[in-house]
Amino acid sequence: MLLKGNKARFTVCVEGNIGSGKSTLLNHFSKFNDVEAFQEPVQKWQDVRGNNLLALMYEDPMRWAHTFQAYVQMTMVEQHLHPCSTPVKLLERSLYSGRYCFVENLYRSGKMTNAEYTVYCEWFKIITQNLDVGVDLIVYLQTDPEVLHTRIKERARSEEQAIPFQYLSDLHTLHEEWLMGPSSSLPAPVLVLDANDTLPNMYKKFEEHTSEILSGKL
Ligand code: TTP
Repeated sequence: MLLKGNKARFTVCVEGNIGSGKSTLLNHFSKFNDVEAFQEPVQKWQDVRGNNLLALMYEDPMRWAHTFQAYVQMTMVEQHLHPCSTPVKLLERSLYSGRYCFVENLYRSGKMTNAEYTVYCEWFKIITQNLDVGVDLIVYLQTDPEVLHTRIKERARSEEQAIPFQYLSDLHTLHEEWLMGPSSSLPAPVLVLDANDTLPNMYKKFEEHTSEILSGKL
């Protein structure tokens, strides 16, 4: 099943901080005939043979962050390599935000040791240098951390209820550094959408940018 490579002509990944609306964008475009959408496998992270790694990571990051991120990385490789039968492959997140946003944040905040960070990064390097995990476009749902904090409280995913504002703010800074700065670590061009808006307005933006999102063309 795996490692057969990606037959899609155009691979898009949707990025943005926690609660920025990535699933909403995926749900919208998954209705198109020429698009296959791959939702992020959060449920897998919540049940690894009965272990909720997402909850463990939030409860005790010093102990579990590396294990969790290693598993996230594995499931992301599965998404990247999963065969796609349509011309457009739409991915929720990618290997790259795990590395450049979440793991970078955990390391900088002292929740991953230097040894753990190094092992993770070595795996990341081997994967990106040897497997077909390229992307053609990144859609960045840029959202203020204040807005995200409110949305996360409202959606009430149990593991996330204790996320402090500072954590969202730090992750925001890393998304901005990675996607908006002069980054050598960007795997593809970036289309930025302001995602602070209401749901109806977000749907309008998706309509307006359909051609760019599905082909990279203006
Ligand atoms: P997100 O990948 O941001 O997904 P989401 O459900 O918030 O997306 P949206 O609301 O935009 O549709 O995060 C899912 C959870 O997993 C969240 O609690 C953050 C966590 N996570 C990590 O801790 N490390 C990671 O590398 C990734 C990808 C997610």
